[in-house]
Amino acid sequence: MSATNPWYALTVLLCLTLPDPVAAEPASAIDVPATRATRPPNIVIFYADDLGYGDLGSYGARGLPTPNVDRLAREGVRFTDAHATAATCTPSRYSLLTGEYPFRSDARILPGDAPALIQPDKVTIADVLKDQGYATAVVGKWHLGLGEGSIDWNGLVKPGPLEIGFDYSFLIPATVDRVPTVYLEDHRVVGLDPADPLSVEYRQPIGDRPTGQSNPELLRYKANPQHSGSIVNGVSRIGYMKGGRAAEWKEEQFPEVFTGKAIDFMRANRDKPFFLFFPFHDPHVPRLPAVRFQGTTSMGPRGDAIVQMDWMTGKIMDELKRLGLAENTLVIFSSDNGPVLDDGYADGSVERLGDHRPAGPLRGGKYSAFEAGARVPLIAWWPGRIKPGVSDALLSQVDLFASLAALAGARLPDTVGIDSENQLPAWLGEESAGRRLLFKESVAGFALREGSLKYIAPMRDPKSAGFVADKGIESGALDQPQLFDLSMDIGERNNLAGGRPGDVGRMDAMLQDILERRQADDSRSGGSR
Ligand code: NG6
Ligand code: CA
Repeated sequence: MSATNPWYALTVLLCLTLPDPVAAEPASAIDVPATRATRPPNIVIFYADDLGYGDLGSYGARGLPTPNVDRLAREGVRFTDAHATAATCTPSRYSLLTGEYPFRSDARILPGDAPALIQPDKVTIADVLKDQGYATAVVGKWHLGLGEGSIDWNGLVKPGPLEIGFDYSFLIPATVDRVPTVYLEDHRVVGLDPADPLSVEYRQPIGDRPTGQSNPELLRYKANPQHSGSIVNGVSRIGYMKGGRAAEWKEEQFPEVFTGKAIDFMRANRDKPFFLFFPFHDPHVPRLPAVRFQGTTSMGPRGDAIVQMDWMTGKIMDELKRLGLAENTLVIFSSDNGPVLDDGYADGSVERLGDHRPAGPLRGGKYSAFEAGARVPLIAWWPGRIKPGVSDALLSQVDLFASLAALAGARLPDTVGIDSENQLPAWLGEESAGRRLLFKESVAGFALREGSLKYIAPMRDPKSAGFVADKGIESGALDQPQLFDLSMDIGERNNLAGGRPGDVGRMDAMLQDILERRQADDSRSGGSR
């Protein structure tokens, strides 16, 4: 949604006309970017997929060369206590873009043919920045649904990113392990032959492509039953795909293809502020790194995929510098959730892990309510503004919405980004506290941080998180409350809940407040809007 959207225009107008005793900025800041004294910075968000807290050299990894991201960490602020809002992909991305907790829209892992989760009437950070004069693009993995109802992949696929504030999009529509395995550029599948129309089905097989079930001998990696649908590029996927052969991607080309699109966008928009959201596929499954990265680590495809992700980061950073834009660009690097080794394919990542610890000192992994589920690497880099350092501030990605809006000079109506606090000073390393409370979701239910205290609410049906154990991950699901003091127990081994009923009751009440939105005012107290 953009300034031309009447609803957003109206809410912005209302926000600007209501008296606001704490307003520091002139109300006109929202709609006159051309007249501002200094140009707001470009914003680039690198968003890795399933990269763990311990998966970068700068976060303690050995034998996993990540020099480009480590350089960002060295020259920027490296955060030790930063979090996605969830331990899986779709919900974390939902929060990053909308400034709302995932449960408000029942956001959970979506199938590859799901309708758009973020409908055009929802205000996203892309809308806000676009209204501030930014050129906006998303290049990479989407996984937030597309279209309305059933999608015709041969026609215009919308609504999608273009209807929620992005000027340009070049996408992996869902995940690489889900059909359709084709690129979507703006509203269209790239390279589709009209004589070979594409259709997608998640309930039963369609078309004549071999599947993992019918032709396991064709597979590069053995897959679990859920991942044993259509085979594309030697790998079976979740779901079935008919036609569209000319449009199939080759994963080995991802690094060149995605960095190429991002670079084209930066070049075309070098003379105005731009926002580039760059969600990687790596190191999510299936891991099929380009030939040049194969064997660059001793850890098999997962390690090699992380090296590939680092190379892509470096390539985009090099171009940013070549264009002379580095001084005035805020770069954020993070991940959508914690690590997993076998997430459906036996690709050797378990056997070849060696002594690498993808979650560092944290317990759990992707999907989990323990810290490794959503505590992720997070780096903010901006040579013109950010002083190098390390910050222990408690940060949530849900705050990017209000923080980036503030950075761009936008004032937001109270009705948008309702869970997002303006924590810009903390994100820039200028303030050390960050959030007072931090809320997280996982397949094992809800958790809340208050300083170093961590509360995991009891789950009615802990068995529903049982599938996580098959992946070698502790979900953290229990029908009892759990309370940990991370200042002395970072590995969440010592459940204090039994001996501290007061803390449990208080934290549970605060969590219920968030769930029931009684917390709205308090949740904003950490920063001005
Ligand atoms: C799960 C898939 C998993 C992965 C995940 C999405 C199982 C059995 N299967 O349904 O392989 O695709 O969805 O990952 O867990 S995410 O990072 O995009 O959330
Ligand atoms: Ca993910």
